Amino acid sequence: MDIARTPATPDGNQHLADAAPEPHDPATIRREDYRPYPWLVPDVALDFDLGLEATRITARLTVARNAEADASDTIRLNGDDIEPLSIKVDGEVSNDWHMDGSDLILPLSGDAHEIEIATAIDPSANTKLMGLFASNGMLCTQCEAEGFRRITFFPDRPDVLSTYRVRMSGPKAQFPVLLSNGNLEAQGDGEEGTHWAQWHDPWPKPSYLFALVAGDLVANSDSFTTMSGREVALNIWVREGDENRTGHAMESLKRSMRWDEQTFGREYDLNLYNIVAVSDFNMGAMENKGLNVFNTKYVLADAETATDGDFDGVEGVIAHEYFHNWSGNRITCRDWFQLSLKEGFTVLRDQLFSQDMGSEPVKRIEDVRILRGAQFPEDSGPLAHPIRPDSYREISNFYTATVYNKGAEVIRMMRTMAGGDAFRKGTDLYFDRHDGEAATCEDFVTAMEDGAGLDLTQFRLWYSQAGTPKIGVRMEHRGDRAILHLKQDVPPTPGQPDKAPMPIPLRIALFDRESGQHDGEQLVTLTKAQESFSFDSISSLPVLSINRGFSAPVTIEREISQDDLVFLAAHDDDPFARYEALQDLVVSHLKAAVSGQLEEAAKRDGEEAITSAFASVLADDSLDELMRGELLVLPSETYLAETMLVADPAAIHSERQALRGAIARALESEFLNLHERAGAVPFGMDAAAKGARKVKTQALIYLAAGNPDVARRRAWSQYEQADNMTDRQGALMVLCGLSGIERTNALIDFYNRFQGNPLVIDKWFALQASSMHPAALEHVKALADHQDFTLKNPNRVRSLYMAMAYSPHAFHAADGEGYRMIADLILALDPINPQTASRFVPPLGRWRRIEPKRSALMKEQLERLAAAPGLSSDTHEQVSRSLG
Ligand code: 0A1
Ligand code: ZN
Repeated sequence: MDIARTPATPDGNQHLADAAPEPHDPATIRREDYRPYPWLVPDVALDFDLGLEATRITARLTVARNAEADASDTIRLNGDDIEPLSIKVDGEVSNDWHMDGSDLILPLSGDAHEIEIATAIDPSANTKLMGLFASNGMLCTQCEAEGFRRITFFPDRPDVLSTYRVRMSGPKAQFPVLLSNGNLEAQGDGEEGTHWAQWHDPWPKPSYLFALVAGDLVANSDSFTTMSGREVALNIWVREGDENRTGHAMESLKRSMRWDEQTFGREYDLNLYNIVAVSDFNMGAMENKGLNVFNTKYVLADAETATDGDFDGVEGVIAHEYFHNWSGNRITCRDWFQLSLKEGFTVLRDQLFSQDMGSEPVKRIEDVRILRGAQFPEDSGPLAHPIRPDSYREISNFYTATVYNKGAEVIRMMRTMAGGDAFRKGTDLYFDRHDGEAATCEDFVTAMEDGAGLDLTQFRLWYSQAGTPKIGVRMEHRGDRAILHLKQDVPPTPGQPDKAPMPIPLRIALFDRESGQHDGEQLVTLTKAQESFSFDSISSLPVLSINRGFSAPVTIEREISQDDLVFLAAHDDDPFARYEALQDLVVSHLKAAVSGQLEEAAKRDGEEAITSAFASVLADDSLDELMRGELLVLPSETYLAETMLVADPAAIHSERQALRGAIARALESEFLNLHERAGAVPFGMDAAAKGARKVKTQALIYLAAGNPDVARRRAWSQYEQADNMTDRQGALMVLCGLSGIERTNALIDFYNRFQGNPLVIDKWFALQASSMHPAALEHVKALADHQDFTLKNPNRVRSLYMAMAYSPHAFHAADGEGYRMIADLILALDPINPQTASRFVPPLGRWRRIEPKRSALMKEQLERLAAAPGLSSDTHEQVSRSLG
């Protein structure tokens, strides 16, 4: 593996790096310790003299005492890896300052002052990609959560709101485009081939929303007229040659702007909206005011190079960042403990948007799959935390599926309880009441109570308690009544041994066995540890459909027969519940099979019941293909492991594959027909054509498990004939899991065809790393030596190693090789990019839930990491929590 090391600290900063103790184990920061900042910083003027290797920054801050905070005779300005080159207070050079760790402390005696500080940085050496960094010859910033302090000294906390004026200058040929937040006020040419631009953002904002971009970029430009008739110029800035792949992003942006007006009454508030795509980025995208910065992965898409899933990803992330303009920017967070205030709400908003743009049930199923695959394991492991955490060491470790996705589910529950119209009243009140403020989750809940008319007293527990509630369900019939017995158990999580019962809103329907009908859906809300609900005029024991639409983020443990699950899989009119019945059927069968307690005959029975349910799905004319494709997806190995107290990944893998094989052999001609029928649908971006592509690859996946020879031939011809990336990638994925010359040929062809397109080469790495091939780990090792592999690009690192770490079959290799490789990666990546490195720790953190032999091997790697000298505080925090 090409272990690229962190470049040496630039000389100018060496002194600081030596003098300041590295924040290896910074003090834990607690929510209860929040205090308002003693100073207001109403205005900030930044002057950038830009260079890839040396950028000089002069910051001028106006500061005034904050009457709502305790008075202080000093001001603490955060810094990280910078030193002050000069400091002036009220125009006079000051030498009366000192450093406290990496923070700058200045004495201030009056009520209002102007502070001027000069700093210098080397963006090309910034491999952490936080603060100002160089990517592909351009300069770009990432300030959330604490990157601004790597540019200049500042109260780098979200409750300090300032208006920013930014002037930047630099060589015109190298950086023809100069962008920052807000509006362009002035620009001009300078001396010796330089030019400059001055930007002003009229909206007060916290430092994490500051952005600057300088580079050689071209724009796809368009415009949008807001509901009040204001024209907004829209630009998507990319490297030359990429502009023809920005059409989908632009359409998604305009749809998002219209949807937010119509659905939440939110109008855009500047005359300009800029989006810039960068190829080196730690996350998906960033909502900086008026200047979003995006990972290229969520901007560039055309049918040849992006799958339908990629298109959906672009639409969802464009919407997410746009929606942040209100839920995040106009109303921001008081402190980082409130992160879910902006993230949970914005995820819900982007989910609802995508539901409206495409298929509502399919989107819901996808979102629940993400929650179960990523958040449930978090909630049941050593890294469990409430959606509003109580403490952290590195906030970057809390950009989690819990804060984002569970946070969205929590607000979705409020919406379910209130109903759409009342929910809108609640959000209107929230936006109105807190516009321009740095707010708290509590503010949101109170606005919901006042606006939507809900009593959320007990509901607040969803913000403070971690862990996925388990709901025990039993249905009884007495006389002409049906009685639903519910109980809840919220499992203990780190630091929270005992939990109080939470309100669990469950949408239910009682199906009559004879007619296959129900009398209407109802909402029951379980608020106690145990509670029974009675339903009159029910002549026989009904079949219960529960948690319809996944109305609460819980696990349901219901006493239900296989027959009733088959019934629901065939009859449930709630598409999510129908999907769920099929999943439950498979999950309960596989759990029994994995436990080894299933007799051969019972196993055959189970397989037959599942096969006949799948046969109905394949034959059901009332289903659209997108939904059919969803219903055909087997529960993931990760989710299956999650349903077991202690999991044996090898047994789960082999039983799941065996079941898939059994279904495929029994329904081979149906899958072949499906593949043919779907293959005849011409390419298009409409739902029918997308659905056809989805089931086409699903059919191949089953065929590969039942009849690999047929699958190999079909996959190869799908690959060869593909006129779009969805078909091509689907076929290549299936081929990657099968040995044979077709695999080799397709991989060579794919690489040659897309060489020079990094996003597609990422797919090439990921497909091999996550494949079902028995030698997948060997392939990963070889790929780590490939000329196109680098630790410096987060997308590339993730394409190889995230794909492997989340492919149980490779990661859980019996000899522990997968664990060792991930630990090796963490050690190599940590000095380069600690934020990305620390994201590889959670898979190892699952050790307590894995069978003893593998568990010991996983723990061994965590201990090896814990003992490694010089680990970043990001990675250190995750490792110690994982072992704790
Ligand atoms: N607020 C962004 C996510 C984000 C967070 C941290 C980052 O730093 C590397 C970047 C982006 C969002 O929710 O889209
Ligand atoms: Zn977000």
